[in-house]
Amino acid sequence: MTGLAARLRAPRPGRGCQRGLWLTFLGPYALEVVASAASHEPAQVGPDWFGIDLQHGDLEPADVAPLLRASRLPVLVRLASHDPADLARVLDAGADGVIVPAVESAAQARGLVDAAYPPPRGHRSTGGSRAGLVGAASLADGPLVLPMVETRAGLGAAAEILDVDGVDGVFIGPYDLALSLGEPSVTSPAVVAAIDAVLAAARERGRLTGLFAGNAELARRYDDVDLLGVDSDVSALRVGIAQLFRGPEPD
Ligand code: 3PY
Ligand code: MG
Repeated sequence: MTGLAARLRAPRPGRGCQRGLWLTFLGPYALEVVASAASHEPAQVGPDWFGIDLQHGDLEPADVAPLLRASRLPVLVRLASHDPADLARVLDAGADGVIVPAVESAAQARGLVDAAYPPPRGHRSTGGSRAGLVGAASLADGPLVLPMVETRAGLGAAAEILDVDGVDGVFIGPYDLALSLGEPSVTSPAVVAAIDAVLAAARERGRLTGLFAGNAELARRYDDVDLLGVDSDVSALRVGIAQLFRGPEPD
């Protein structure tokens, strides 16, 4: 852990939006390249955090620790499931927090908090781990627990999920949300209205707001959330390839 959780839990003014890059295939060396690219930009343009995606893409749980070793930025891990053992493993590896897909009830959210915290708050076991070795913030400081709202059922339960003690905020998945609502696009009015309603519920409760954008329009519209997943490593590569090989502009 890098202190991201403590920073985000501190009083809001002046903190601004933390903009992240979603990792679906990059390896440790690539994270060093990203850091180096950012440091060569006069304005230090680059991500504020990485989101390792274990649900989709090409990364495996065994990739998490090497990526954490190489990263100079905070790292959140999006899990593939609600499995408490998997959740504890990525926190033991030293991640700053977890983003958990398709949470649809307060009971499920309570299960995540239970898995993330040791007794007396939860049932997370303690043992030799990288987090302990590298002096990551103590278990008592607590990792970020961010349930995803990305289904119709999750939308209906957003308020009760956000009310769960130990839930830091919400991370919205617009693509699954659009699918679940039967909408053709993440920018459909019904999807945008649903996103706005969930963000408002989080803000009313003083909880963190997060969202994966994955396209320029959503990234622009929601540049005021606490944690914005701007886009993925795949998109970054596509954009770079297109720019490098586009060829000269016609006269
Ligand atoms: C979604 O939009 O469904 C996501 O899970 C974003 O990664
Ligand atoms: Mg999703």
